[in-house]
Amino acid sequence: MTNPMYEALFAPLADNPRPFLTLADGTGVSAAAFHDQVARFSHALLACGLQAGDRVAVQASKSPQMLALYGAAVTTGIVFLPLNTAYTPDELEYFVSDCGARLLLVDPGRIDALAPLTGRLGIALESLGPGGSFDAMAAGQSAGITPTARDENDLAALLYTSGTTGRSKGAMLSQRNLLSNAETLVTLWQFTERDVLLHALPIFHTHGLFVASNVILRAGAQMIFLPRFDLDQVFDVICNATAMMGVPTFYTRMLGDPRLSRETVGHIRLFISGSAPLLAETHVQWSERTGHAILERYGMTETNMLTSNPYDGARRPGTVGHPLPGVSLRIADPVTGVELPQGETGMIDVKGPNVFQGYWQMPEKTAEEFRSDGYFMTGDLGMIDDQGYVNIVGRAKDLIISGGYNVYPKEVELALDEMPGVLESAVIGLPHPDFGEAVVAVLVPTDDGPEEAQILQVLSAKLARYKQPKAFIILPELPRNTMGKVQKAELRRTYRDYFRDMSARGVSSSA
Ligand code: MLC
Ligand code: AMP
Repeated sequence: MTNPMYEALFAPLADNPRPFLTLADGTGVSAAAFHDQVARFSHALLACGLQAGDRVAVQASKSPQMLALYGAAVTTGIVFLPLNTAYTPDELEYFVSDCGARLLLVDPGRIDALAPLTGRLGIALESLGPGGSFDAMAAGQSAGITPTARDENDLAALLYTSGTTGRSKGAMLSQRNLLSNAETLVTLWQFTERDVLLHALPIFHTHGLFVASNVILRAGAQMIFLPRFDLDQVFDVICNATAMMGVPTFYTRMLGDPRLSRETVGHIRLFISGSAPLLAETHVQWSERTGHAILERYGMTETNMLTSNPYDGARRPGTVGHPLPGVSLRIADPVTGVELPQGETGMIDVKGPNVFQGYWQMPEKTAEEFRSDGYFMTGDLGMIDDQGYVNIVGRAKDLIISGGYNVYPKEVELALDEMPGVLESAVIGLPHPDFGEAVVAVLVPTDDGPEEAQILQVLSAKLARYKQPKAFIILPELPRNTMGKVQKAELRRTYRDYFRDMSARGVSSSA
């Protein structure tokens, strides 16, 4: 028995002097040097007492070290749990305790702040990155490694997704889930060792970690590895890239910049967008300005990628293309699961080697989201058009996607409702020029209810910044239907132009 993910993604880097990563300051990391780091980190993880199947959680800045830690987890069979750097200590506590992490790795500057939490939970705490204690521990280790044997159904990663009830669920992803998807995407998008991907996404989510990094590793290609999406950096280095993957905000921000032209991106082979809907208008503007048709694809944490517009063939604006080879996708009646005739709108149900193993220690939740015939209900509403392209037309789940990050309104409403002076709240997503959708809280306060600034102050201790409302709307009462249910659709309709009107008035809506 071998370790399929290690063999396919990391083993080919060993002793290979070719370039692998180019960092923002222009320095490079060769494939061989990266593999050495993976091996040293693997020994360090084992030296910390972790074994295959244990969980290592990491909340750290994007860096080659963070990517090498992922490689080390794969190599040793330790389950990798990356966490959004925006999570507050409160949020972090839930994740690390729920998954029973043995070790938490953070940036060196955060050790003192988090030591009480890990001490209380009995979890080891080390720091990762330049000057980090974990790096120091790894420095003395061997650069040779025998990977831990793994079955393709063994878990490789645990990624938490928020839940409609407010409680986040850990999606269990096996080696097969991740590897099968990477292999499909490499072939479909024609990635080869000649590619250089401009990587400006975070690596704590599916898009930046599994779609981008796994595809590049599998193709034997290279990445320009930027710490975050920064327009100046992007335009500085794009001349050296052959492909870019991004959320729609990347594309709208680039369109707003005079540096974007046919010349600046003429040599790029492929632009890919996903994680949130790319407006057809953005697709069209991009084509007009650059001559490139963005390839839009669709996926989710639980399933990796599900559909893609074609590499060769029409990439149709406003659609997410065809199901990937090996993925069965049907449009079903949301309640019965019966497949609907072509052209009708229903729940997008999927099945395939990419679909996750279930939610960590939540068998009931897992059962609720699978049909009896094994299809997973995505919670997205879709329609397949007469040319076989999947169109996402809405969501059955109460979810906001802001700049590619998911925000579950329930989680924000719970935090608001427990505040003195807030009688009730409804959190909705409204169209936003930069983030696609933005979180807005509709509040019913008491007469002496809290000011906006006070609310934000309380929320910032509990919720990551991107989950905090970008605007507050105060109402005497929330609209309800005859059953007493808050009519969010009506609120979304009423305030649909809120941010457009705001920018027309010259008011900033970025925070
Ligand atoms: C940052 N902020 C956000 C935000 N990102 N608010 C709402 N939504 C977001 N996505 C906050 C900041 O904290 C800041 O608050 C203020 O908004 C403005 O920040 P900014 O400097 O303009 O933001 P920036 O750092 O440039 O980040 C924007 C972004 C980033 C779009 C580049 O959010 C990003 O990289 N998103 C990608 C998310 C992603 O990878 N999703 C994939 C999930 S996987 P303040 O208070 O400081 O002013 C998945 C499956 C699939 O969905 O199909 O791929
Ligand atoms: P996440 O849980 O962060 O993985 O988010 C997954 C969700 O993002 C999906 O269920 C969709 O609602 C949404 N999504 C991903 N890609 C697209 C896309 N191209 N168009 C529309 N929605 C998308």
